[in-house]
Amino acid sequence: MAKKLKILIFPDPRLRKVAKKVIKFDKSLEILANDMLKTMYEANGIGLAATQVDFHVRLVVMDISEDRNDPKIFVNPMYQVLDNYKLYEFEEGCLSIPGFNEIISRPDKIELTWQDLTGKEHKDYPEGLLTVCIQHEIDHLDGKLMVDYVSALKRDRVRKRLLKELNRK
Ligand code: GNR
Ligand code: NI
Repeated sequence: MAKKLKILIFPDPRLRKVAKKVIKFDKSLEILANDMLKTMYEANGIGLAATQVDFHVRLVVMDISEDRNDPKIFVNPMYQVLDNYKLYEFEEGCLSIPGFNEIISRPDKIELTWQDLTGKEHKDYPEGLLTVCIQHEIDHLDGKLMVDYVSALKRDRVRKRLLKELNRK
């Protein structure tokens, strides 16, 4: 059975590690992906990067469907911004930064490539929420967080609040 994993909370320094490319498409990768899906569903998230559960490999899971029954797995996801992109503003949240929601601008047109659990390559041109979410998740794999896009004042405020909450537990 799939296991629920612990989600790292900002400002945990492990969220800053850069994830390594997946080169072995074995059973342990499939187990991690399934544990991450369970963790994401139980936390009511729409996406989760392996970095957030302290596995520093380039693996992302996602489900942006209304009825939460369309699990997607992206191994080694990469994107290129297309020439005709515009900046798209969207209010984002992050399971690693509870209680923090901010409008973030990201390119709205990308070419996305990834592999599946067997190593097979895929390419797509996503739209809307998927475009936003995959950029958010790939940021995690590179040690980057939503708070890096806001002012130092806001970042400091949320850091202090979450450290205080951590010390109360
Ligand atoms: O659950 C999540 N919701 C969300 C909303 C807008 C933009 C991105 C996201 S991803 C987030 C889960 C998470 O923290 N993934 O890393
Ligand atoms: Ni996140």
